[in-house]
Amino acid sequence: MKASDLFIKALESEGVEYIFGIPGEENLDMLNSLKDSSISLILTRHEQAAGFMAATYGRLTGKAGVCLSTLGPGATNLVTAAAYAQLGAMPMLMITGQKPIKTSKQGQFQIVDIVGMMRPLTKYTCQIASGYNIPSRIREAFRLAEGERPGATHLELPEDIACEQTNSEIIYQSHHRRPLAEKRSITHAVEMIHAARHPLLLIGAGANRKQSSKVLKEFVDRTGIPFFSTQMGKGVVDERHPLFLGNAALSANDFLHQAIHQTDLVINVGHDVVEKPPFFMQHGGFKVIHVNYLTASIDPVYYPQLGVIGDIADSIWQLKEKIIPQKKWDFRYFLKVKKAVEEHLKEGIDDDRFPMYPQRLVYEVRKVMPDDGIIALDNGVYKIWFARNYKAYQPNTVLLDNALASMGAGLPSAMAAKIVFPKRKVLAICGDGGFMMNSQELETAVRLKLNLIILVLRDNAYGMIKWKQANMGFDDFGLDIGNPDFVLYARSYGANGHCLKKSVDLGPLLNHCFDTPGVHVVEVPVDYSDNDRILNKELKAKSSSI
Ligand SMILES: Cc1ncc(C[n+]2csc(CCOP(=O)(O)OP(=O)(O)O)c2C)c(N)n1
Ligand SMILES: [Mg+2]
Repeated sequence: MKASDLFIKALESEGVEYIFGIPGEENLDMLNSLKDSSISLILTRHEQAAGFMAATYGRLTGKAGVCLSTLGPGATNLVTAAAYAQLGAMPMLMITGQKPIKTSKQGQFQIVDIVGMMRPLTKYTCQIASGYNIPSRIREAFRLAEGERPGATHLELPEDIACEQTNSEIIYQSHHRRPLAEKRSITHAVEMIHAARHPLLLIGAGANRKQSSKVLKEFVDRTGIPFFSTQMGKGVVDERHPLFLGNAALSANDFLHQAIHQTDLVINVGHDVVEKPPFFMQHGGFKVIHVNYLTASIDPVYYPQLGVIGDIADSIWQLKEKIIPQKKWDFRYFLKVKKAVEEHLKEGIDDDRFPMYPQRLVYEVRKVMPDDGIIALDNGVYKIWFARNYKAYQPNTVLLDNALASMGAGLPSAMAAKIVFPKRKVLAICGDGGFMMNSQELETAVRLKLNLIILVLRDNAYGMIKWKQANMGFDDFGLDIGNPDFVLYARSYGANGHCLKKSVDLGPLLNHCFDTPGVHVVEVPVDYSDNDRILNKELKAKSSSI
């Protein structure tokens, strides 16, 4: 068999449905083999966007998303997406081409050491030097990408290997179950939880990766232990739950951190140090039980005293069966914090000012999104408002990147979500900065006939950095940008363009867009003038008075 045919057959046997990317001449054998396969090629306008889409496919399905590029410049364009998948624990396989490795008459033209470049960004990176190795290399790339902790892998398929003949055979996935936590670690955790006075449950990204939502809700209902979430742990348990204390969108000085200061034990389910810290551990402070698939990476802000290591859902099930709610547990202060959080979340939701107030924006978006609707955020200051104020009702309905926190992923991640869940409503939320980093993918979205809305929050600035600049006491300098006319820009791609004129119109406009097939770009002018006052100053003052 031709090696590139075997390569595609091996991908099919891994259950690959899509390859996102841009081929170059070094991938043409593979492209030809792909033509007759069950795998759809999703051609993008930039390799970075293909990588973000593949990673998000992996995040949502647990199966490695696959992206493709040529050698040199195509492969270097995948670098940010590799880091995004690797830090964000999203299973992804990158396939890149290369010049012939046996004989070549091109000198060093376009040749970069891609395998070496990918090494710090992946769990596995390898050049395929013989058709014979294709099945094992592909199986290994998937095994590593998908196994805990998931991440990025990379295979380089050189042109002369792709077209050679091989009699190698596919290696199929082996059946295995995830290891379960050992009984004594459960007993130890139960003892610590029983001995605590103010235990608190934290739900992080790992709990969003596999099905642990039902058992975690049972855990909360049965034990009565209040919980909070990290940005990437949003929605595992419905955030309308009466014991939900809030989201750790900020690392300190929010209402939630008052509860964290009072706790003596955090039961941390699925959070790891790659996310921006939801709290900082201190010597002599509260203890932490790390419930995760793997032992904790240690950091000056994180050094848990106990690990309950194994499948998260099973560990939670075992714990909930053994924990007996204790009379001495005292959650009164936590519930006071909850009350203050809820009051604060109501502030600004009816503010009519225009350009639009972020709190009102979040409120209006929540109102139009169904329970299973997905919002996909780019990176900017609005991410804090959405993480903090937008309650997620179901797992993975708020897609944001709190690991690499790269700009530019909002639109591609929303497109991938729509491809995985064509029947669900999907809304991308981007700043005017982040949107323009991958806005060329509007063409891809239009070509794929995706029904998708993209909110572009226009403050004519890199607002997040302005907010930090103000917080650090610096003068306002160097962060203002100009913008295209977003309505005309959208229309030039064959998308629909809208510009919001009044805050009160946002809800009806979004409903109109959801009811009208196609890609919709909605420009929303935003008023960030209170961000510094509210997020940097008032929250600190108000929360410390609880
Ligand atoms: C690729 C990338 N470049 C730079 C940054 C640093 N950064 C974080 S947020 C931000 C500004 C975002 O601006 P915009 O998208 O307009 O959102 P806003 O905060 O204005 O709402 C910058 C420059 C980043 N996170 N990622
Ligand atoms: Mg901006």
